Amino acid sequence: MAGESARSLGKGSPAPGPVPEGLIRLYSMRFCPFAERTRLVLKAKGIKHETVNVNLKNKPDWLFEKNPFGLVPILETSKGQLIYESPVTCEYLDEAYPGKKLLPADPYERACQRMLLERFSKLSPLAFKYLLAVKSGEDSSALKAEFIEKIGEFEQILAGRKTLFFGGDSVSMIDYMIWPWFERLEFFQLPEIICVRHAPKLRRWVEAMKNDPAVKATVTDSQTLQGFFELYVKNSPEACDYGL
Ligand SMILES: N[C@@H](CCC(=O)N[C@@H](CS)C(=O)NCC(=O)O)C(=O)O
Repeated sequence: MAGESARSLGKGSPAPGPVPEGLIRLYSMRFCPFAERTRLVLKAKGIKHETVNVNLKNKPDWLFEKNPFGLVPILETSKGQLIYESPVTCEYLDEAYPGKKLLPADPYERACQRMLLERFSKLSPLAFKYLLAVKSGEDSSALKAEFIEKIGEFEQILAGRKTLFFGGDSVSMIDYMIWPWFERLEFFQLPEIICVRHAPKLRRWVEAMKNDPAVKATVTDSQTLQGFFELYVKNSPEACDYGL
């Protein structure tokens, strides 16, 4: 049942039993960028965990007992505590577990990371809208222009900070929070927006992120994402298990 590459649990599946002592459980979906945030933090901090994949196109009833929104990611502790919403899961892991701290100790720096995340949250749905417009043959040029403009703000932020990463010279929480959408730029059919000419700092950041061990351990190639997405937009119950 548990495992990053296990088939997902769908409607009618029994709810997983209690989480064994010494482990934390992640309810995930292999292609979900939000769950990828949590997976990145689990890897970066080397936290012992198990993964239960959930079929989001054929949701088990018990999913809503774990998260009233019926979304992944969700964390469950061995005490039966439940934590959902990706930024909340990531901050929980950072606070509850020892090892490298991903959020800065300084309250202002922490606030800056959260503000940046809010800004990014307005940008990320645009990529999906753009992809859907491209796929359905609609005019997508306005969406693309809007995306490029918004991406420019992130280039400026990085240029202003004069650091390789968004939180300084080493990877921190904000980098992991926004990375899954950059990993998907090719899949979103927007790879050129981080070209050296338009966004040299972002490009350098992307290259640095690709070398991060947690990123390397969680990456999914564009072709696989493509295969998943084609099934997902058709509401296929097989989408979440694509490639297994
Ligand atoms: N705000 C949530 C969003 C999570 C989310 O949208 N997850 C998607 C998968 S990528 C999901 O569970 N979708 C199921 C649905 O929309 O019914 C978070 O940050 O955790």
